Amino acid sequence: MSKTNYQPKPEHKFSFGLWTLGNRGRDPFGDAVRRTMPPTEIASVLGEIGAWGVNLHDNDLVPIDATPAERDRIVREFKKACQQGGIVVPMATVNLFFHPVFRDCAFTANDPEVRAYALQKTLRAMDLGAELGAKIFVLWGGREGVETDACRRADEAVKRLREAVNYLCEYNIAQGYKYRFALEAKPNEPRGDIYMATTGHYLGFIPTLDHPEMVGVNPEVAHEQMAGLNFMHGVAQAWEAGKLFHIDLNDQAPGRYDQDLRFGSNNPKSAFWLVKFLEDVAYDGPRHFDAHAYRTEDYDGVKDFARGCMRTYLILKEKAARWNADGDIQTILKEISAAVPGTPKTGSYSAKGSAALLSHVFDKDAIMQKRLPYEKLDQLTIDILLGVR
Ligand code: GLT
Ligand code: MN
Ligand code: MN
Repeated sequence: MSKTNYQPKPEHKFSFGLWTLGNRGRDPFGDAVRRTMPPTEIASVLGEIGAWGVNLHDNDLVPIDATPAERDRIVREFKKACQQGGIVVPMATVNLFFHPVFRDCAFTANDPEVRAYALQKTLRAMDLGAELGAKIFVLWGGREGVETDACRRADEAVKRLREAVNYLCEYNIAQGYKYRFALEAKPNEPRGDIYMATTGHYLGFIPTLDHPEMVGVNPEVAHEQMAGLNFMHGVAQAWEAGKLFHIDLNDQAPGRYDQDLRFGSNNPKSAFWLVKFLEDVAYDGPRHFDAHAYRTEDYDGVKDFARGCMRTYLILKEKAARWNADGDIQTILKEISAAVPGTPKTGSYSAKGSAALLSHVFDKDAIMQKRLPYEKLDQLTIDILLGVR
């Protein structure tokens, strides 16, 4: 790829949520700075800037109290706009956080009527997504948490969440939708503490479900970084477990409020390791940007923001290929994991193997002679990232 050609193409699978381009710049202290951009217009802007897909919550498209006739008209018009823009809908989700009825959670609420309403709303959102062709259904439990643990036992919340996800899986089977559910973690905001705080929490929860094969994760850069974690490590663990069903790309400065910054804009080095990982393992799912433009921007600035997310991804992808092809880097990588002849084999247990291991004499001083030039390796990485190599 030449430096002048960071053009997004459909095969890159870049997608944006309606809520990302449509973000009006509200924050807890200030009102909207941008007009409402209708979903049909967002679909056409995405086509114009070379994106591949658009994702949506039920109410990003259909207002919460729309009549069935209004709903059908809106969906028809949106489908047409997507077709005209050459945009697909790979993922759908449900908004279980905005309406005040969810002030004390949705699936984990204490009030059984709220839990039932949350399920009904989700079934309808699944119907909507299926009608638009979505094959991934994200569940972000933004309200599933507490300010005070006096209100419910935390294990009760886990049980309620399990019950809800099991219900949704059965509905998925009954309707023949073939969705893969992707669970998205976040440590806090808007709740003081959210129950499923990290991707790792969800990876522990999924095997306890009735249909674990149908459920994976949707890790978000900012959410893991808010918890002070190494995002790529969580993604790698999800990938290795066969659970990386979707991914939310953005950026975040540690210790701040939930920023949802343009991908790679705050910490390009971590973004590099992430892109390198996704490309090295040939992840073939959507690259979804769950971010929004600065509050200072107008809608031309929103396009700059969206183009920037895709451009940075493609630049980092090119850098990753350069890193993999670098002779000095490859030599170091080979050296640091080279085996000394006679090292006991430990890949899997056998009685004979363990006897050999137990009787082996390790020369720790000799082992310590081996150089681990990680400073050099990291500087070579920095040289590539800063464009001098
Ligand atoms: C909301 C949140 C995101 C989630 C979206 C899906 S909505 O914008 O901040 O991280 O992915 O519900
Ligand atoms: Mn997200
Ligand atoms: Mn976020």
